[in-house]
Amino acid sequence: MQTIETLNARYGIAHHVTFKESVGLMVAELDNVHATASICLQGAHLMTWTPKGQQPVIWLSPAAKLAPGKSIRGGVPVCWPWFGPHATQSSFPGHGFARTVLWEVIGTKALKDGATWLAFRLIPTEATRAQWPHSCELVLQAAIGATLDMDLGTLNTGSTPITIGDALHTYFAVSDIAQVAIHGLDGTPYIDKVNGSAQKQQAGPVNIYQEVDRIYYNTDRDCLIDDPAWKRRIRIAKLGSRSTVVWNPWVDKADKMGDLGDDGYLNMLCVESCNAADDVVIVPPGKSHRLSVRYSVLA
Ligand code: TA6
Repeated sequence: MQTIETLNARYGIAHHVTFKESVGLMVAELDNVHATASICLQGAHLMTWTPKGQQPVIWLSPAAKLAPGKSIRGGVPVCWPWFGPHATQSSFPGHGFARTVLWEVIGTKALKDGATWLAFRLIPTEATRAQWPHSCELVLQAAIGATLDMDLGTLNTGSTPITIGDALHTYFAVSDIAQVAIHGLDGTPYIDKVNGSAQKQQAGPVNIYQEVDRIYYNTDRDCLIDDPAWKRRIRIAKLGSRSTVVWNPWVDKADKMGDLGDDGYLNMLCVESCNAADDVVIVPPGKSHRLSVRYSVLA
């Protein structure tokens, strides 16, 4: 098992990548010419990404509870091998188990452009095999710099096809949820989970002034979060994803969740690049499925 000492010896990069322990969890802390970031080995969970001289792009709840086996509120949770509730087993964890189990570091590298590449692999356990008895390998790669590239790769190492639901369930930091707009979903059909999973179609940009929980499906388009108060737009350019989820819990649900912080919902917005609902992916034996996203900030 990797330890802080062995991680720093083998994967640390002087002045750029350091591994630290935080409330029983191991965290990679990154500081390069372009940005700072942190990734928890539990869930290969990117918790923060802040390009130098900018507001944080990724939001981490001020009330996030870091504890072994508990999902972290904010950052980029990896949802896998299913999205949302398990299709048949209500006792299985929502959004799968990948985000609450330990992953191992399999690589770090200082890139020529000053960004930093890190790679993690999920470590299967008896508990995960009990919920997911299939042979496969899950690797997350991240290139962190002035942009953030994330790539979630599923390799089917078994002899039968596997069906995967997955997501990069990304929480973005916004100046004020009431002032932002999400572009790129105009005309796209969606499941409105706040209104009995009614089937609807998006008209124009998405504005948030109440609880929103929508699975836009059959869409591979980029999205853009326009945040006028912070004079920036965040581009979400995805590959290998047919669904986009837009979620903000608003005040009542946020209060019930208890880990969004006081009025935290006002400064966060989830735009998730997924394969959810009917967009799940069948991966044949020996083949791979990759969900890749580039997050960039435009002035
Ligand atoms: O992606 C939106 C969603 O499915 C919401 O329904 C809400 O449950 C959110 O994910 C957070 O889920 P979590 O399991 O992290 O509390």
